[in-house]
Amino acid sequence: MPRKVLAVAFAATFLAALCPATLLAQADNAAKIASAMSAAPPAISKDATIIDWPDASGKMATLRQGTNGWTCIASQPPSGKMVNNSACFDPNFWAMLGSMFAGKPPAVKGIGYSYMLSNDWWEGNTSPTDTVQTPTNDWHHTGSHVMVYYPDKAALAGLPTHPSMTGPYVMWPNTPYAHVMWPVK
Ligand SMILES: [Cu+2]
Repeated sequence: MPRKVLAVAFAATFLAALCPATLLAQADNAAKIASAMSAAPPAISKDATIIDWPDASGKMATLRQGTNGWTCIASQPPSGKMVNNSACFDPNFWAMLGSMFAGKPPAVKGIGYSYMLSNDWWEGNTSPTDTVQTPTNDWHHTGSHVMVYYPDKAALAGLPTHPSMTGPYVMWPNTPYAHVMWPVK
């Protein structure tokens, strides 16, 4: 084997033995950050805090601390009905989701906003616990959209409560987590 090839082979083996975990984690984090940032316009996501998916204990690690109050999360790995669910949330929307994950009613006072511009997912529309299609849960494809959460449910009056791709509609209408889904393309 020529010396140069040997040297390259040696270096590759050495590197693989030395750094795989760290390098893979760094590449993984970079990919997660890019995925998370793709959910919102760059002007927002560039200064957002980036968080990881919940670990086994439910804790969400911070991958990058932000400065503008927005929180973005990478898409989870694709699975059947979900291709991309990356999202960015302002503090009010994020607080509303925190209540939802905790199974509590939201205690949010202000209007909350969210971007899911890279979204590609199939979801039910009747409640957050809809993860499979049923005859009555308005199973539908959600693409690129923005979301608005109004603490005052009167703000939702008159909007469709079934999925609409031609304008805003209300997702999870009869739950405390009802919010406007607004397809953008
Ligand atoms: Cu959404």
